[in-house]
Amino acid sequence: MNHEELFLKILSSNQVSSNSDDLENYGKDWTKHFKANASLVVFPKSTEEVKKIVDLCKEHSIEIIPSGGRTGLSAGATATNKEVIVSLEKMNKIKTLNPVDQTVRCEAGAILEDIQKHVEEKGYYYPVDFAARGSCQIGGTVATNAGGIKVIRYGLTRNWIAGLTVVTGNGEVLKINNGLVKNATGYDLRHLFIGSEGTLGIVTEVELKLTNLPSDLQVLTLATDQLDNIMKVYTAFRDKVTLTAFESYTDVCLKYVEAAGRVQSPISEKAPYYVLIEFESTHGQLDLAMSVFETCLENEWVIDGVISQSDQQFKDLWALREDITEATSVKQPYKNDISVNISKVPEFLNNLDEIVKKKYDFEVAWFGHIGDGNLHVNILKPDELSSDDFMKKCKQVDQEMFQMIKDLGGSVSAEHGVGLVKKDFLSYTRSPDEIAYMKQVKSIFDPKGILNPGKLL
Ligand code: 2HG
Ligand code: ZN
Repeated sequence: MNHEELFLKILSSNQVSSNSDDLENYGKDWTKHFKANASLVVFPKSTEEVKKIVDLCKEHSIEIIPSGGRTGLSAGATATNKEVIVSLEKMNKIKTLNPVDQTVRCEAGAILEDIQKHVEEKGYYYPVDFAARGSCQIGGTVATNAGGIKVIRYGLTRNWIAGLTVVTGNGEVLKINNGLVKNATGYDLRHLFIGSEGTLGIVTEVELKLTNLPSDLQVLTLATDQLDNIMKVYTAFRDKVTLTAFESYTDVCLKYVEAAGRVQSPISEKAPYYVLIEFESTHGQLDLAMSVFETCLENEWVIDGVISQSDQQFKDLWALREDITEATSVKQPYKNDISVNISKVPEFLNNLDEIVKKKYDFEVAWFGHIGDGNLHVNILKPDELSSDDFMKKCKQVDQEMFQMIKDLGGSVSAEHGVGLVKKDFLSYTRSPDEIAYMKQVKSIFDPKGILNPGKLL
């Protein structure tokens, strides 16, 4: 009996697809360097159906790729080896919002932006946010412990998970923590599943914590001509103003965003580096921010700046940062997503320059969440270089860059995850003992090794 016939015994025909477009489409995420090679896509509609799927896969040793919005950049949801893809997209209900507990319960396939809008209509706020908000699914954000643009103020996805329903690789359904704020009854299994990249269980339902809506957000974009000044600007603002975001990008990023034509920078002074600072402008914060801006100008840490004057300009200033991924995609970027301690960012960037620009002469678009030490290093492919040669050279860059990150005590993946892309480099961030424990944890929850095989470990 082939896979399709097997699954048709437990699911209806519109929940099982072997259509070649579906296999291609669901077989990969936004990571471009891997070919999709799936055997089937199945679309469960409930936790019970996910359990039935896992039981069946366990019985027949069929490998599973749990699949959300497929916006990942580490090939964490890519099917390369005839696996069955379990897409959560039909489980997209936003269920109960509990205003007293300040929580909302959602199925794993609910789109992040739909959840954000739903809770905002009721006066609440789910603060984990990033550019892929319109396509990514909440279950995927749990599996990757998604970070994004507001981490400096609100933390990672991990901070916002009040409860989880998970089907383990063993086929058990675990309902973990039930939305409790306090629960001192031993190991908190939530945190094992958050960030486990679908290797321990399939998240089917999530209870999210919510908070109050921020008031009158303002964006300030500043231009600076020296790397070291970015950290001075950061410290000056962080010490006086409650920041909701502190992002950075370079002139290279801006060049591609402006060339894409959707938005132009209002800053007339050209500079190698830009920072985007977001904060709530109420309770005297706007005045404080303006006085810090003055200090930055007086000290020549910044050479120019603009504050959003309207909703549209607020959106445009954000678009200059958030459009970078799409705008640079024309140069087939080789992506990295690293973190170091915030104080070590300049050292990292200076070393990076030595490696990537001086030694390999590549154009680099780096940008990201500099206020939490996470930078996205995108090496852009020179037109004259073949994709294969480019990849080979980038792999050499990886070795040198990751060694440098290891020496700085940083991480080879800050928020995009390990997946297939960073797997060979896990030991640059995790010790042999840690990796050995991680493998043991995997074998407890997924003894047959059917869940997202080959990813992470
Ligand atoms: C962002 O911060 C995303 O915009 C994507 O994490 C980063 O494209 C990238 O490298
Ligand atoms: Zn990011």
